[in-house]
Amino acid sequence: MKLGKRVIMFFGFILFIFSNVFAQQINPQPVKEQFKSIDENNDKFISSNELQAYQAKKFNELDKDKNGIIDKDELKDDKSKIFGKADKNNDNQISQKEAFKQFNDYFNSMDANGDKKVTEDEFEEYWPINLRL
Ligand SMILES: [Ca+2]
Ligand SMILES: [Ca+2]
Ligand SMILES: [Ca+2]
Repeated sequence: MKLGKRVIMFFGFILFIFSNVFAQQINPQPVKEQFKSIDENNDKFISSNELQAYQAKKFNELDKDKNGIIDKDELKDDKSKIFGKADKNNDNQISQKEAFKQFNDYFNSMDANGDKKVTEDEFEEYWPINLRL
């Protein structure tokens, strides 16, 4: 009986370690931190403008040669794959227009009740599942 308990505890421990590692892989940056970094004026809502400002910042980071386009090589550095879905015309490049449109879609999808504000709850529900930041 004692051994049985130990085995269960052992496996419980292993499971605990694995679930932690797994959680970190899916979500390296806590969602709350992410929310705060996007909510620039700290009013606990993400506005469409704030999300686009975030998009522009990320776009600039990825666009190494500053030609206003994220090409296939630059896109590899997008670990979060946040721009991955933006390439609607499938030319392996993300234009600023495509990026803008994609984040507009993100915003509308997150804004569940359509009040043009994204709360932390709405954000938490959508962002980690769909965007693995
Ligand atoms: Ca805000
Ligand atoms: Ca570029
Ligand atoms: Ca494209």
